[in-house]
Amino acid sequence: STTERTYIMIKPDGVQRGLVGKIIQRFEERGYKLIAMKLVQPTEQHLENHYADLKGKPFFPGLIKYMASGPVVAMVWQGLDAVKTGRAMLGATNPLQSPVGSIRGDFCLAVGRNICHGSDSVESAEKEIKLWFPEGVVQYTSALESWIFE
Ligand code: DAT
Ligand code: MG
Repeated sequence: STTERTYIMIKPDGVQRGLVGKIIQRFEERGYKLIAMKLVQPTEQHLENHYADLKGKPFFPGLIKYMASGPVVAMVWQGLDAVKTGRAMLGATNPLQSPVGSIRGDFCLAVGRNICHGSDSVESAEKEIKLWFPEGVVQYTSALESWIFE
């Protein structure tokens, strides 16, 4: 559906490396609509909530520490097939397995420093959007809509 939503987050390394603009640009150029965005310093508690499914993995403590090491850019993007296409635009979890042309495939090398997050299903997107934007998203009309969708 053209109103599918995904939660995309630029991780602390993406922010520190000055890749915020480039990552946003890819979603804008593809035709997705930005409906929420903020720069936040997440707490470890909040991140443990976000990554609850991974609790118990050997890399979990390091993941939480890395994710809490600086501000992240939290965003919600809306458009056709936003979840699956968003994941394809990010690339694989391991940047070395990410195709050139994807965000991870172009900008990073290590799985523990993979610069961005994207929801893996519509259900997790809904959960993540609620977790990061309890205040809700922004409603507005995009002037581009009729040029991007039939
Ligand atoms: P993704 O971010 O592609 O959805 P995931 O949800 O399985 O991947 O894991 C969340 C993050 O945890 C991932 O972006 C990087 C880190 N991670 C996953 N597997 C890892 C591993 N084997 N070693 C170190 N970090 C890992
Ligand atoms: Mg994931």
